[in-house]
Parts: sequence; structure tokens; C-alpha cells
Amino acid sequence: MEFSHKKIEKKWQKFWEENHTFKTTDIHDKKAYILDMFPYPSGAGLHVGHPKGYTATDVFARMRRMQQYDVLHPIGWDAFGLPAEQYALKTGNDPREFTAKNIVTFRNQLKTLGFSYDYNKEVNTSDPNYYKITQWIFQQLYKKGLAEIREANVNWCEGLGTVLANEEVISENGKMVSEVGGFEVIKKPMKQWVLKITKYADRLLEGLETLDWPHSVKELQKNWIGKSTGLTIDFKVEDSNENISVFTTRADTIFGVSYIVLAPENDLVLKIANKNNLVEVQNYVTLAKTKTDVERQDDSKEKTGVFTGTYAINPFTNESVPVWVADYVLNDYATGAVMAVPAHDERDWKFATKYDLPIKFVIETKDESKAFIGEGKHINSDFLDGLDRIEALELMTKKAQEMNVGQVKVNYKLRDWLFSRQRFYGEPFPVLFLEDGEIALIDEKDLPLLLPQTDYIKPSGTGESPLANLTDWVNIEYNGQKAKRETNTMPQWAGSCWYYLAYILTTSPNNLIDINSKEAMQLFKKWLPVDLYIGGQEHAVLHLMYARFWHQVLFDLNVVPTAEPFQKLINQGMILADNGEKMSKSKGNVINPDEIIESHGADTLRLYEVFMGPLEASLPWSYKGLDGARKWLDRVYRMIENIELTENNNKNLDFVFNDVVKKVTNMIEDCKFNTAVSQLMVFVNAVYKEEGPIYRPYIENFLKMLSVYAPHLAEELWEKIGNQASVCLEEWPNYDETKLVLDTVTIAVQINGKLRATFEASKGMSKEEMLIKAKEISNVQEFLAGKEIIKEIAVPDKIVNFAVK
Ligand code: ANZ
Repeated sequence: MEFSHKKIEKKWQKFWEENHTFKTTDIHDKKAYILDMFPYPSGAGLHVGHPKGYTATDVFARMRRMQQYDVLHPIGWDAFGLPAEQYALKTGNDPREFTAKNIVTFRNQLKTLGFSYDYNKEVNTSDPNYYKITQWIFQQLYKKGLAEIREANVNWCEGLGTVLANEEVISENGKMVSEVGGFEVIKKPMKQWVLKITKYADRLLEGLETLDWPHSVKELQKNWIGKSTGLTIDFKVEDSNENISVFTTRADTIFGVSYIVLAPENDLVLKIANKNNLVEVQNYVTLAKTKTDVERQDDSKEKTGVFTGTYAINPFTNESVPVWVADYVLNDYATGAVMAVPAHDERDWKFATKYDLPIKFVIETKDESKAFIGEGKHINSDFLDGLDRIEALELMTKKAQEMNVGQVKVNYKLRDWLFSRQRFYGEPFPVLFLEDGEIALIDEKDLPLLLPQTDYIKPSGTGESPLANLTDWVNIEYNGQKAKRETNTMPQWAGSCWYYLAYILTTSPNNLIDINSKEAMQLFKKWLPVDLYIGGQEHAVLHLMYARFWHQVLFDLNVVPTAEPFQKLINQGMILADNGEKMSKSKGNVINPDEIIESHGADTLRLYEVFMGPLEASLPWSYKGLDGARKWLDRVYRMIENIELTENNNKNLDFVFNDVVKKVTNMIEDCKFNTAVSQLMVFVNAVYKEEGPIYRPYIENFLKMLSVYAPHLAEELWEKIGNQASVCLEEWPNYDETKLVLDTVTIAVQINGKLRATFEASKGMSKEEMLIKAKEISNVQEFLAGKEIIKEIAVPDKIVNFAVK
């Protein structure tokens, strides 16, 4: 018999909704905050990748609820975003309507999957009640000196009429283009808000140590922060008053410097370039603007550069070395200038061999046909000769400081966070630019500063956002002065920086209590940090870094009580198309979860997606696997349909039941959601093998465990065996350790191919022990007596073999 998933699923979804089954409770002393990375409600709706992570958190949340924890398991919408803006620009419609419609679709889709979200806690980053707090947090950042306006080189995209963040720019044939739409992107200086995340670089590094996060994500964050300790060393420019300050982590190689390189954007370039070289230098500088940083740093690409015609003096050798401009040096890292040591640096080697610049080895190596980057003794290095790297660096650091030509410097790869977007559909900045040049914050009581209603969302043409068109909104009076509003809006990252706090503050959808209140602090103390956070690897750096930064600032402001927001993090793998490719609209290989829910049911989809492999693995979709999941649920349904229950335990299932409960509990605890399912299967197989009636509590407890994976079916079967709903609020089963005596196996003992004895052994007994045990058996001893053993073989858990003569 198959069950009708359509009937069952609708029935229980209605039941849960009407009975507020998954309402966040505040009645226990233990809590679990289980969080999904919330979705951007795109027009395309949910794809099959979403339920993979969402089911994982749901399984965990459901177990915790049954283990008598207060559980916070919410969902919401990362609802500002570029697609809605582009839709508005194209159609003239309000992005808000478009977004609202998409949210309805998303919510309905999630509900058909039976997730145990508390929908009462729903948040929407584009709701004024929500962005009121986003704006408030921005004001705190400003007051703390962590937000300021700077002229910054930005990725300007004429096609989209906006500045893009680095991560929104990709490289196509060596040229920068926008990830969305593929429009050309160039570097252009513009006045922008930046958030000084670099002030928190060390805190962001140190905090990582305390987190239960994948090693790979921690490494990505560490590399992104890129803390590097070195020296800045001054090279005097010949016939000039200018100094070139280079940053180096290898000051010990200074005797091998053969030229200096400036980044094309370095202000010194045009100041020091020789008149005769100026045109060539200027052309090179213009060309560099079209390249991405990644492209410029790509070691597989040929290095390019031009000579400035100028020389600088090595403070340790007094030699003059040529000054070049090359785009492999980045201007916004350290000083934007490098002392090049081609003998010991791959990039410099390539550059020097291409442009025929001298190469001088200063560390001993046998092979001088290529750059040597290993360790060795210094040579050709005056007072450093004979020293190794560490000794030489120490000495150089001392000398450089004594001679007043160098200083210790710590650099970070981390850049301040460019926080302005030339877009309509984002949070307006709660600031005013006054006529006298001052910046004023909008009064806290006047927040939120609403995004104005308009049917005129058009590019401004000036590079400003479409908000610049709304002159009545932009130009206002403030305390008797003329003032202008900021026409930039905040990036989409802003809303997702604190949404996990917003859930805690939400009392009914989009109604939040004041983040800076006593009540809020109490709730934060109850719920923070997030105990389990699951989402895609694509957010390993930016979202997780930005959110940690805001959290740390809020911690410093005494708004939140914990130093870090997300204690445990797991990245779920992707669901790929059946041929292993990434699913994408353009390839036409996207699988729509709605269709699967229709054909196989939500329980099947949930079960399949978590059973297909470890949560972290990216695995191809398989209809065979999906059918398999459904077949097993049918098998469970039939089992209950045909079952006879008894209150008397004949003990046959004692071991398997307790073993399965223990393993399922531990496996879910460890987020090994797939192997826990295998254990449930083991139990069902064992029940099928039993003749006679089955001990009722075992079946009930099985259904409880099933309910975290296949909640609709579990509710239905729970009711079928005469219980009251909801199984989801029952207590999680316990196991009896005393019933878990070690599993034993029967071992056969053969002598010259003939079975002579058997014995019981605990599973996994070692070969040596098996041989000893076998020889202790009297029948075996008799057959061995007076014979020579030529060979003895033990196959664990199976057999012992003696060959005798
Ligand atoms: C001389 C040298 C000799 C270097 C040698 C390396 C090896 P991290 O660890 O990334 O900080 N560098 C400095 N500023 C740069 C910039 N703006 N763009 C590109 N490269 C830059 O690495 C620091 C090293 O990267 C510095 O040490 C410098 O090259 C280069 F055998 O100086 B080194």
C-alpha cells in the first residue's frame, strides 16, 4: 500500500498552523537557536538546493524541541536586492510589489515542505520597521567613528549605472565586467561611505579561535584578513625630495634588490616619472584601470610594466636602482610600492627576466636558473652573510630602525568596507549633508527614514542612484539650513548583518522591539549565540565577516551580550544536476521542488535530500535515489498498517531498538543526518523480521525519531496507532545502555578445510585473540595434538583456519 502524500501533508500542515505547534517557547532552561541563511526571495522561487540545508536545520531543531529545549527556528527574507531594482528599472513597477509577491511564493513553498519554522518570527529586511534598526546601527557605527565618507576608487559600471563591490565584478578575457549582465566595469574615484572594518581586523582574527566552524572557512577568513608583519623601508628618489616607501616581509633580502615597482595608481608615479617617459607611463596607468585585482595578481599571466626613467637609492647598498610601474603591485595594499628581489621572488623573477633587469642571489642555492624561495644562508649581503632568514630579519629590523630608514609595520589584506550603492532599492542612509559642509544624523525618533514612494525609478544619468531624481525628497530644510539627503543606499549585506538578532526581537511578523532596550538584552541573553548555523559556502567570507564585525561593534556598545554571533557553522554542499554539473537556468537542468512535492511528497524530498550523502558534500541529483526514499517511506507505512502492537516486551528488539536510538541521537547531534536515516532503516528491517506483535513503546519511539525527517507521515502514523497529535512535541526517546551489550558473532574453526568447532566472539575481536581462543577449544586441541601447524589464518568476525601436517 502506498500512502497519499497529498492528503496527509495538507492535513498536517493545516494542523500545525492552527495549533501553533512550532511557536517559540520560553519554558525550559535549555535553549537552541537553529538558523538557516535566509533566502533572497527571487522571482524564480525555491530551488532544490534550498531544502537540503533547511531540512538539516529542521531535523536538528525538531530533535532539540523533543529533547525539551526552547527552540528558536525562524525564517525571513533578505529582501532588498539588485534583481528587484533591475525589474523596477525595466518595467517601471515598484520593486516593493515585486518583492512582496515573491515572498508569498517563497513562504508557501516553504510551508509545503513542512519545516518547523515559527512564522510568527518572520523578518523582512526591506520592511521599514526592520530597516529602522539597520539605520540605527549605521548611526552607531558613525558615532563610533567607524563610518566615514571617503573618495574611494570604486568599480564603476556604466551599464548598470552603479558602483559594484569586488565580489560583483568578474573577469572576462582579462577585462572587468559586472557579474549581473556582463557590462563593462572600470575603476573610478567617487565619494563613498566606508565602514572601517579594518579597525576590527585583529578581533575578527582572534574571535575565530573560539568558534566551532569548518577549518576551511576559518582559513578563508584568516586569508581574507591577511595579517602580515614586515618592514616599510624608504628608498630616496634620485634628484628629487621624494621617498619611496616599500613594504616588505623579506627585508633580509635587501642586498638583492634590483629595481623598485610602483603600483600604477600610486600618486608618486606621475610625480617622479621622467619627462621622456611620461606618455608611455600615462598610457600604462590608463590601461591598468580596466583590470581586476585578481587578474593583476594572477601569476599565470605575463607581467607587464614600464620604466619611469627614474632611479632610487637602496639605503643599505647606496646603489641606484631603476623605478618601474607595474600592475602586479596593488596600490591599496601596504604602500603600493615594492622592492623587487628577482632572485628570491617568483613574480619579480618573471618580470626581471622579461625586461632584462639584474638578478642577484643573496641566499645560497645550488640552482641559480630560477628564483629560490626556500630557506638558506645569506650571501652577498654584507653584515647578514651567514645568517638564516629569521636571524637576518631580526638584525635588519634593528639596523633599519637605527638608521632611521625603516619601521615595523603590520598590514592587512582586509580593506575597509565600501558601503554605498548607487541604487534605489536599499536602506536610505539616515544622514543629512548640510549646506555648511557638516554631516548630521537624522534624529533617532525620526527613524526610519523611509524609502520614498515613486513611480519614477530611472537611472539618474549622473552616476547617482535613481533617488537623485526625486529632488523634493533629496533637498530639504534642516534647522533653518539647506540640506541634502544621501542618494546612495546601503548594500544588501547590511540587512543580513543583524537578521539573526532581528528574529529574537520580533514579536509578530515585522514587529520588533527596540534593539537597545533592557527587554532586548534579556532576550539576547537567552538566545545568543546562534547554536547551529547552516548555509552555503559562498557566504564563507563576506556575509560571515560583515555580520561578525557588526556583532562585535554591538558587543562593544553593550547591545549584545556575546562576543561572537554564530557558535557552530556548517556549509551545506550543493545539489548538482544528475550529470554532476551545477544547476542553472541557462543549462535548463534546474529541478523544481514543487514538482517533486507533487509527485513524491515533501517527506520524500526531505528524506532524500538529507539521505543522499553527508550534509557538506556536493552531490548529483538522482531520481533513483528519490524513488528509493519514497519506497522506504511506503515500507514504513505498510509496517504500521499491518502491525500488531503489544504492551508486553518479548525483548527480541531490545538490542536493536536501544542501539538505533543511541546512534540516531548521536548522529543527529553530530549533524550526520544521512547515517542517522540508515539507522532508522535498520530498525524497520528488524521489525519486519519479527513474527508476532511488536512492543508498542518501541514503535512509538521510532515514529518520534521518524518525525524529524518525515514529519507529515510520522504524525499520520502516530494518530493511526491511536495517539493524540502532535508527535513533534513528544519527548525524544532515551536508550538503555544496559541493553547494549556488545554484539557477538559465531566464529567457525576449520582444520585442513574441515569444520571442527565454533565459538562466540565479540565483534571486531583481533586476529591474535581469535587464534588464542580457537586453540583453547578442547576439540581443536585434540585435532592439533602432535601435528605441526603449517599455516594459521584468522578472518575477523568469521573464521579461523589451520593447515596442519
Ligand atoms: C621584497 C621581497 C623579497 C618580498 C622576497 C617577497 C619575497 P604579504 O605576505 O602578502 O604581506 N608586496 C608588498 N606590497 C605589495 C603590493 N602593494 N602589491 C603586490 N605585492 C606587494 O607579502 C608581502 C610581500 O609582497 C612583500 O615582500 C612584497 O615583496 C610584496 F624574496 O618584498 B616582498
